[in-house]
Parts: sequence; C-alpha cells; structure tokens
Amino acid sequence: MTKHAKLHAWVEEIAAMTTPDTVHWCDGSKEEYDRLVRIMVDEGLATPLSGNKLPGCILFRSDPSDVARVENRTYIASRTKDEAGPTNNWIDPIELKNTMRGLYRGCMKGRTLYVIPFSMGPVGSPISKIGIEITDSPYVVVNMHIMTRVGAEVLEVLGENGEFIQCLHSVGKPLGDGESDNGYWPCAPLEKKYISHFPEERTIWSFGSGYGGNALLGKKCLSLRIASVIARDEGWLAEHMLILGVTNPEGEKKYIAGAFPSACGKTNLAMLIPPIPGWKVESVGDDIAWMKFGKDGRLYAINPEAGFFGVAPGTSMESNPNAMKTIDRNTVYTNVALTEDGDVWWEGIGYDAPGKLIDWTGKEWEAGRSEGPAAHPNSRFTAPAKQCPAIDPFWEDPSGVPISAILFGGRRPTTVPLVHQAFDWNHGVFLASNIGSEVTAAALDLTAGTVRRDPMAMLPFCGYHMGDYLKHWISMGGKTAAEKLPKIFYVNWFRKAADGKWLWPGYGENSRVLKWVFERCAGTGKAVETELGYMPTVDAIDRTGLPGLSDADMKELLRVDREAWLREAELIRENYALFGDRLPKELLEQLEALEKRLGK
Ligand code: O2Y
Ligand code: MN
Repeated sequence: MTKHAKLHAWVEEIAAMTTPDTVHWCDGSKEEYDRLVRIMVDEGLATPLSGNKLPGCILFRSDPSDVARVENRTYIASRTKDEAGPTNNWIDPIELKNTMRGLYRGCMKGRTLYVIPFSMGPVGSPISKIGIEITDSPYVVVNMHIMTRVGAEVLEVLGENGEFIQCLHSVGKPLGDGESDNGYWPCAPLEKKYISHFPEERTIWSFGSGYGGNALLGKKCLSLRIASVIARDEGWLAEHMLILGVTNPEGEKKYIAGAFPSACGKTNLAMLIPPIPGWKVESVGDDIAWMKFGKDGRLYAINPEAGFFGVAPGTSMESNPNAMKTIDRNTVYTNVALTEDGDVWWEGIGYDAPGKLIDWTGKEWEAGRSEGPAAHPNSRFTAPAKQCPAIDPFWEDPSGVPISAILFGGRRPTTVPLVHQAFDWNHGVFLASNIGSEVTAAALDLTAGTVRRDPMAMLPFCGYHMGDYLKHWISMGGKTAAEKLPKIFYVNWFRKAADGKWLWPGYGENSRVLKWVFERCAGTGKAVETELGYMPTVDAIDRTGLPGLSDADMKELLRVDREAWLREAELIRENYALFGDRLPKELLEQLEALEKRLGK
C-alpha cells in the first residue's frame, strides 16, 4: 500500500463525498481483471464471447443514451473564459465544482469505489505522466487495464510525494438498498453529464457517462486536454496523432506522425500493410502522440497509451487486417452485435450477418428485416497494443521515436489535393490550422455531413485558447535548427471525381503516399512547386500494381483548383477571425502569401 499522504487524503475526501459501500485499490493484475469481468458477467452487464472464436473476449451493451463522447457537455473550466478560448465550453470553475459536488454527493452508494493508479507512457519514463482515476465503474477499470499501465509499480514510482493528475469519475447512478443494475448499463441523463477539466489544477472531474472518452480519463481528458496545457507550459507537444514507422526495401526506417479528425481512418492508417513490394509499416500508436525535442535537436514521439480503443464498424480483413488480428483475443467489445455462436459482427466487417443476431440494444436483429444497424456506428473494441502483429519494436521505448514527417489531413471531397508538402514549418502550421473535415458519428452532438474546421485535429481536445495553441506550434519551430524539424505534409484521401466517386482507393494503398513522403524526407522524391506547396509530379507516386488509377485520375487528384482555393482562403480568414488578437501574426502572413500565390 502506498504511503503517499496526499493521495490517501484525496481518496478519503472523495469517499466521504460519494459514500461508496467499499473502496478497492487496483493492482492491475490479471486476477483483478478476471474477477471484475466475472462480477460483471454475473450481474448481466457483460456477455462472455465464444472461447473458441474469441478467447478472453467480452461484450458490453451501453445505455442507448450513452454511446459516444459528448462535446456539448465537455468543459474547460480554466479560471477565466478567455483562457479556455472560443472553441471550448467554459463554466466558472468555482460554480462548476459546486454543481458537480452536488451531483457527486452520495453518488457511489451501493457501489465500489475503485482507485486506479495508471501511467500514461512506460512506467518510470521521464516523459510519462501518472494519473489516479477514482471510478465506480468496473467497466472503466477493465478498459483502463488495457488502455494504460495500471498497478502497484505505478504507486512505487509515485513514492511518497510524487505528482499525479487527479481524475474523478462516476457513472452518476447510486443504488438504493438491495438494488442492483439489473443488467443495465448505469449512467445519468444528458443534462447531468459533465466532462470537466480544471487546467490550472491539472484535474479532471467526469460525471454521468460510462462511455469511452467520457470515462476512460487517461485518454482524451488527460493525454490531450490536460497534457496540451502541460505541454504548452513545458515546451513540448501533446497531439491527436498516430505514429508509424516506414521501412524501405533497403532497410532504412523513418517515423511519421499523423493528425486526422475523429473518424478519418487513423487506426487503419497506423496499421496498414503496404502492397508495394519491400516496404513495411509498423505501428507505434493510433491516436495520441507526446513529442519532445531530444538532445540531438530532433523531435521524439511516444504513444502514451497501451491499447487501441478503435471503432468497430468498417474494420475488416480488407480495411485493416492487422486490427482484425489484434482483436481476436483478450478484447473488450462495446455495442457491437452478437451472433448465435458467441461471435461478434458489425456493419463493414466484410461478410454478411450470419443468421439472427442480437443487436447493440439487446434485441433480435435480422439483415433486411430489422430496422437500424446491428452494431452502433460508434461501437468499439478495446485491445492491448502488444497484440498487434504490426506493433513497432520501439513502441515502448521511453525515449520515443524520432519523427521525420508529420501528416495532417481531413475529409474533403473537393478542393484539397491528395498530398502537398509545406514549404517550411510555419507554412505547415498554417496548413494544419485549417484542417477541415466532414462530421460523422464519433461526436454524438454534431450534425452529420457538415464540414467543421479542426486545427491540428485538436478542436475537441485542446485544453486552452486555440489561438495560443497555434502560437505554441509556431514557437516550437524556433526551438531547433530548421533542417532538424519534421517536414509537414497535408493529405486528403477523400477527394471525389465529378461523378461523386472517390478518386483514391485508400486503405493499404495510402502507403504509396507514405512512400513519397519518405522519399521527400530522404531528399529523393520528385516534386513541383505550386501555389499550395510542393506537390508530387504525376509520376512521383508509385502506381505499380494499381492499374485502375490512370494519369488523368492522378492529375485530377493533384489538381490545384484556383477558384476553389480563393474561396477557401476567404473561409480561412473567416475562421481565423474567431481567434481575435490571439491569432499568431505568422499565420495571417501565410494566408496573405497564399492569396498572393493564387494571384489575388
Ligand atoms: O466516442 C468515444 O468515446 C470515443 S472517441 C475516440 C476513441 C478513440 C480514438 N479517438 C476517438 C476520437 O473521438 O478522436
Ligand atoms: Mn481520436
């Protein structure tokens, strides 16, 4: 047991407020995991899956109202509204804490309070951060076991006085005397849900939701919203990025980070299998990167997570065979469909539903007869990263991996070419600040089909004023010699032809663009200078073995649509106005330079 007095005092204070029946300190062991799974199965909250097909796997069905991150109930409660900036919800922290204390009072009655000591990043690494999550959800505990490093060794590193990030979570559903959940996922109604961040105190308070990013507080809350504030203060970057390693046929390896808004296929890109002979891609992470300059002046990245919390629908042996092989054991499934023989199924898994299913709401479901999808569009798998066949050998290296290139991208059916390279760091920050993407289901409360600007894919995850965040990015470019900085690229897999069909095949074929990026970093890739940046010549992207893609298609994929870009520049100016005088002047200069190149 830890002798950390401050930690004990905090646990006692929370237990006094929330009045659980018992308190359990998690040790992160397999025994603990198995015991909690057994309890949840016995209570009807979890279904064990077929031991033959999916050994060690279980299925949960959430409440239909609790299926995704809730951005309109997510708050950055900095001391002033100005600090949170125009892109975050803000409530005065004193007022918010008062409201939430009212909700927390007695909220764990009838439940166990679990104390989860966890490390984001390898335990004991100087880059890692320790969090302690207090939760009344055993579902959260088992997911945290997979997504983070939990247990006694974390407490050892913490010692008697070490710093930790307080993460308080409750599903917000106290039980009456003798009452049980009766097999139903506990949560609170939307108006009582709060996902709150107190950046100055480095503290997270979450209430009312048991799902994903709302409840697994090491992920979006700690590793992005709170870590982005710490990174600003300490001079590094906490980003919504995948990290992958690309190796060429000669055995040379380069690491690439990539930021894409939610639901743009980051997990698929992180794990892709290149169809180009001799090329290999390995995965360090699929969602979050912490990046710091090393002693050699290069930028090094770690993945703070230990697992994948990936979206199931659309994951198949065609779109992501490595993910399919990662999730065939020891995986927690949430809101996918169940087959009669204890297997899982979802839309886009690559084969028809095998007979009658039980859908994500627990009802019988038959293809062509039942209404709605069998799996929720935001249904998830939680799987250990070490199970991925393409996991990079250095994925847990405490020093991180050196980043040669950073990709940014969104879902843009028009205007944005397949790939272009920034002229320099500031130009790259300009491109990244203008990511735009169509909105889909991962964020519950947004209208599907519209394009929203999402700077660095951090709009829902930046813990402070977005204008200051962009300034921080500009300042990072001045911390090392220009030639040591990663090169920045903007990619768009989603450009459509006039007939509405996607021009680029996507999935594993995206490695052809990675190859060009690799070659640009090596100084060999062929490029032309355009108004937008450096772009591949029509023959620069390797199309061997891809006969369906003609020169004409390639020209269309790489076409600079001048009229569309002049309109785009106006939209960028409009969006920049949001940040007022906190917008770095360097970005306005970049906008003006673009307009000039376009001949405005
Ligand atoms: O809906 C949720 O709670 C999960 S959202 C999520 C999960 C894994 C990786 N990224 C995301 C995201 O929204 O970016
Ligand atoms: Mn994400």
